[in-house]
Amino acid sequence: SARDSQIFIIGCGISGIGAAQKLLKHGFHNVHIIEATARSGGRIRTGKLGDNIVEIGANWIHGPSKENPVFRLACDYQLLDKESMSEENQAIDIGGHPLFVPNWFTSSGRKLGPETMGPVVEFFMNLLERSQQFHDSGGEPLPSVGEFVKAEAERLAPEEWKEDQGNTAIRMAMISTLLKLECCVSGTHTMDDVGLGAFGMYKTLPGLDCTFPEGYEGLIDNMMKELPNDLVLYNKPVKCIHWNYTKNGPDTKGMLFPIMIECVNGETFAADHVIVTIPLGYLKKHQNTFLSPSLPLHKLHSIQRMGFGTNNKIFLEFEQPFWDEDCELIYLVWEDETHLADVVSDVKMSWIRKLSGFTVLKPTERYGHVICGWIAGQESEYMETLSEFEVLHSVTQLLRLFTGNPTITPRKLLRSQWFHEPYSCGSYTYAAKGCSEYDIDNLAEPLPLKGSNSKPLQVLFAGEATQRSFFSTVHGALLSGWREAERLISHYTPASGSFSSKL
Ligand code: 6YU
Repeated sequence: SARDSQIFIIGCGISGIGAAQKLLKHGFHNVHIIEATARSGGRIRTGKLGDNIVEIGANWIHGPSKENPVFRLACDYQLLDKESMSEENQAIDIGGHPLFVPNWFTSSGRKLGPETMGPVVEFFMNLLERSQQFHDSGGEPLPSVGEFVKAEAERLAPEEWKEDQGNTAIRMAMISTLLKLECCVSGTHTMDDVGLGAFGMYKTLPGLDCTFPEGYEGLIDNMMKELPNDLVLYNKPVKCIHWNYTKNGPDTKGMLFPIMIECVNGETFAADHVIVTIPLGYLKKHQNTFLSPSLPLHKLHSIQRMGFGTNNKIFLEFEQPFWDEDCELIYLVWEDETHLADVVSDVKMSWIRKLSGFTVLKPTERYGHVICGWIAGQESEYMETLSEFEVLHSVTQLLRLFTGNPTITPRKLLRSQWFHEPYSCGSYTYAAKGCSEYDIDNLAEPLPLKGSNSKPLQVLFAGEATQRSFFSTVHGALLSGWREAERLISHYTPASGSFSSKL
C-alpha cells in the first residue's frame, strides 16, 4: 500500500521533526530521519552558562498568538509562563520590533539620556517601516534597505532636527549602531545586502515576542517524545542524494526505488521519497554535489541568489550590573561613526565595533546579571576563529571604554559559532538584493519538475529558507515541514477518498 512507501527526511531540526510527525499521523509507517549530528533540534539549541540556561540558537517565539504554530505547540506542552499566554500579550502588535527599555553608552564613556535617543529610534523605525512597503507598492528607488535607509536619513535629518543641529553627529552615529543591530535581526553582513523590494516579504504576526523559561529545546524534547524511538538515525551526514536512480542493490529485495541516499560513511538507503530540510547555508556550499543528477539551473540560481548570513551571540555574566535595573537592551555608540556605516573597514583590527547591542536576560532573579551580545556578518565570522580568551579580552576592553569603568570584568563568557558549524554554515536566511518570492518557490519546488515522465515527488524541500513569509524563523521552519508532509499525503490521497498510490 502507499503507506508502505519508504520516506527519508534529511535533517532533524524542527522542520524535519514536523514533517515526520504529520506523516506518521497519516499512517505512513516507513518514515525515518537521517541526521548528521548526535542531536535533534538543529538551530534550536539550549546551552548552559554556569547554572543558567541560555539559547545558543533561536531565542524568541516571534509573534506568539493563535496563528503561530510554535506558540500553539508551546501552549499545548505548557512550556510558557502565564504572561506570555495571556490574551493581552497575544493582542500586542509591534510589527516585529519589540520596544525594549534601552540604555545608551558611547565610546567616550558617556551615558546618553532618553531625550536624544527616543526620537532617533523612532526616526529609524519609521525608515524601516517605509522600507517594508516597497514590497507591495513596487517602484523601489534603490536596490537595498541599507542604501535607502542611509539616503533617507541624510535627506531627512537636517529638517527633522533643525532646532538642534548640535547633536547631528551623535544622531548619525546612533543610526550606525541601529543599522548594525538590524544586521543581527536580518542575519546579514550589511543592510546593503538586503533587497529593498524583498524586505517586505517577511511577515510578522501579532503577539509580544516571548521566550521559553526552561529553554527552547524543551519544545523539541516534547515533539520527539511523540515519535517512535528508532525514527532518527543520528551521526549520519548525507553526502549525496541520487534521484531518478535505476540500479538498486541487493538489499532492496528486487524492488526498484527511485532514490538512493549515500551517507559520508558509505552507508546507503533506498527510498521512494526524500524530504531535504538542510539549511540553505549548507546547500549553498554543497550545491554541486548534494544531488545527482545535480539541481536544475533555476533552482541553483535561486539557492545562490537567496541570502544566508551569520548572527552570533556572546553571553556575559557579571558580578554586578553596569546597566539600569529596568534596562532590557544596551546600545553602544561609536562617536566617530557619523558616516552611517554598518560594516567595519578592518575586520581583524576592529571586528569588535560590530558588536553594538546586548539584550539583558530577564528575570534577574533567575539569571543574575547576564547579557547577550549580538554580532552579525563577516566580523562575526572572524570572531568565531578567535579563542574564547581573545573574545573575552576584546569584549572586556570594549565595555571598559563605553562604561568609563576601567575595572569592569565579565565573570563568564559563552559564544555561538554558527558559521563554523559544519551542518549549518551560518545562522538563517535573508531576502538578498534581487530576490523575490519566486526564489523561495524555486527552492521549495520538488524534483523531478512537473512534466517529467519519471516517478513524481522524489525529492521534496522543506526548512526555514523555503517558507515565503516566515523564513528565518522557527514557525516558518515548522510550517515548511508540515507543507511537504501534506504534499505527500495529498499525492497519495485521490479525490475519491480511497487511499491508494497514484504512482
Ligand atoms: C525564531 C528566534 N533566532 C538566532 C540564531 C539562529 C537562528 N532563529 P535546522 O538547521 O534546525 O535543521 C536542519 C538539520 O539538518 C540540522 O539538525 C543539521 O544538523 C542537519 N543537516 C545538515 N546537513 C546535513 C547532512 N548533510 N546530512 C544530514 N543532516 C544534515 N527563529 O523563530 N526566533 O529568536 C530566532 C535565531 C543565532 C542560528 C535563529 C530564530 C532561526 C531558527 O532557529 C531557524 O529558522 C529554525 O530552527 C530552522 O529549522 P530547520 O528545521 O529549517 O533547520 C523585517 C524583517 C526581516 C528579516 N527577518 C527577521 C526575522 C528575525 C529572525 N530572527 C531570528 C533571530 C533569532 C535571534
